[in-house]
Amino acid sequence: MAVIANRRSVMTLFSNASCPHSHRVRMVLAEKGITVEIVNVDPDNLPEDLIDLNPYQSVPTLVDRELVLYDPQVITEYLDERFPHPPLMPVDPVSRARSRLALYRIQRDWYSLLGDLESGTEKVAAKARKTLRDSLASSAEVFAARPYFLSDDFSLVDATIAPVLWRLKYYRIELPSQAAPVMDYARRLFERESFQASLTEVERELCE
Ligand SMILES: N[C@@H](CCC(=O)N[C@@H](CS)C(=O)NCC(=O)O)C(=O)O
Repeated sequence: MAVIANRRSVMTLFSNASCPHSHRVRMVLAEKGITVEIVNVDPDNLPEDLIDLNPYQSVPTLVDRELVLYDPQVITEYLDERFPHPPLMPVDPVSRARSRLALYRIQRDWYSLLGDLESGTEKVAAKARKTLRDSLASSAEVFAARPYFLSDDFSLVDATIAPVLWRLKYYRIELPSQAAPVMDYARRLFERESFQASLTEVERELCE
């Protein structure tokens, strides 16, 4: 296993072109200007390397010499520590804990719905659509308070929210007018150079 990982001198990300979890990692890589080889993975035809390296055979998977990481949370925190500029987590322990809690909630409340939105029956998808729309709308005040999530600076939390907001049209979710601050926030994220750089062709087309 180490032999395979070691063969690559440049950091490698196994990613899928439409996967929101991969998108989250691609955005962090772009934000930090990290040189990386992106291997686009077809879920029906996984590369041998990925099968050998990751027991869950999931994307995103990051290979940095002998280190193999999976799970987007683990990967993005590693990238932030390995490439500290610009920092994407606050410094003080209370703010860091708040950011981690926000990441946990985004994962639990929003990312958990994406499978149903993608491939659930119409009834299941409709329920997930309503849950996500209502949850985003009820968070409007939080998005209105600061330019970025709980912060004046872009952070790992924003990189995690961005792929979900980018896919709203594709998921056929239209936010109510009281959620205007959420869409203003989304526009701020989408305008970032790093966000534009993180998009695959497939993702660009998702929102056209
Ligand atoms: N919790 C997952 C999140 C990523 C995820 O669900 N990725 C999807 C593609 S968008 C995947 O690889 N699914 C195949 C699998 O998990 O076996 C992880 O461990 O990384």
